[in-house]
Amino acid sequence: MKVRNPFIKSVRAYFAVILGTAIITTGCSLPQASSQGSTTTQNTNVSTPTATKNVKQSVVIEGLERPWSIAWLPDGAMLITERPGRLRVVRNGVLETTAITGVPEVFAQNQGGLMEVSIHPRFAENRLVYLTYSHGTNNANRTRMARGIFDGKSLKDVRVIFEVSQAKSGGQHFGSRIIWLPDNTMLLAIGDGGNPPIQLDGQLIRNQAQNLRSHLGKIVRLNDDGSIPKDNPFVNNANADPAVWSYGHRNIQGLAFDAANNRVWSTEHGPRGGDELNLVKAGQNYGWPIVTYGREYSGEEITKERSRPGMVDPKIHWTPSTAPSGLAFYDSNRVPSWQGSLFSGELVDRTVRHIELDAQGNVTNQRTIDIGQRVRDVRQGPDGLLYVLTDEQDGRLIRLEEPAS
Ligand SMILES: [Ca+2]
Repeated sequence: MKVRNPFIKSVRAYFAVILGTAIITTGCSLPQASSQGSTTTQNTNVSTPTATKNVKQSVVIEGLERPWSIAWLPDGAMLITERPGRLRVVRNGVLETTAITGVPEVFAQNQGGLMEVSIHPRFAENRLVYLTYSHGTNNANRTRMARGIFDGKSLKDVRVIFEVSQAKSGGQHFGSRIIWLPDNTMLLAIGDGGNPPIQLDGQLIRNQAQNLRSHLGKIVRLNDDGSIPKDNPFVNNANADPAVWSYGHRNIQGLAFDAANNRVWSTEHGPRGGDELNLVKAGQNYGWPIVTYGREYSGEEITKERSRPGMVDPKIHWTPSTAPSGLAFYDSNRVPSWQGSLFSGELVDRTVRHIELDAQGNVTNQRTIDIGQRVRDVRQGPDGLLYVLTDEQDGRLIRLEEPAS
């Protein structure tokens, strides 16, 4: 149980108004606030989030081991990944006991394992299911994407269609979210490879986020067969990998598409502080590790710079860290008060954060829905309700319903 301290929150809010955000976000002068889960923002008019109590929560499924991602099939069945390496199916509200066969072998250690599941936009015709996972050993591993044809019980003709350019060591920062764009290309987020002291080519591996030749710390854009779209932003740059779509990311764990406004949203983990919500555009640099509101886990400064010309500032940052996970953009008519908002899972805060936006995509308000377990994924279901996966040994699928009027 977390004990919320209203005094700390009010002090932080006061300084946020008086002094601006940089003071607060570098403010380890308030170390006791690190467990408070409060928020500092780019937009100083956005206050500390309020807790929403009137959202009905129903447990749909229990007994999922470290579930990571959900995808719905056109017939209403749900596919759910479990990080140790199983793909499960839920039909008519029942979790089938036998896992889907044909899933590639995964490197399931620390943050790694079987992660995203996503279906092709034309699944009804081609039955293609996409999976991301970590592959390899503790000394040499990388994020891969495979796709296979789903026959209802197994994946057939499974092929690896993408893997990260360089192998890394350890079990951190695989990224792995997928979204589909209207042209049937996909975006795939890849983490920076891990924290110090992990190195690559004689320097900290996190510096790869600024190396356009590397997939680490990037969003890549791919065709549905893993080939490179001809209109990717760096295809004509001899010093860049043509798959790169955006860069300077630490570890994106939430990716969502707002179809009405053609906007890509992402959430990424900072280290100690500096978790970010970004409005992501092709070819842009999101700054890591040159600019950040986060610090080393030791408390040391990573950089004094929070912002730099040519690098895109986050729409909001969360310091102390909330550990954002799956991200949904809500565009159903079912719950009018949720329309046009983002919903972000939070591993550390054990909440779903309802993030309200204005027409320009600026954050205007934040509320939290307390889930009480680590939240790994949040999705809008075909019924227009929100579905949440909890990152527990006995993880749950929880449905969130319309606030009582
Ligand atoms: Ca950034």
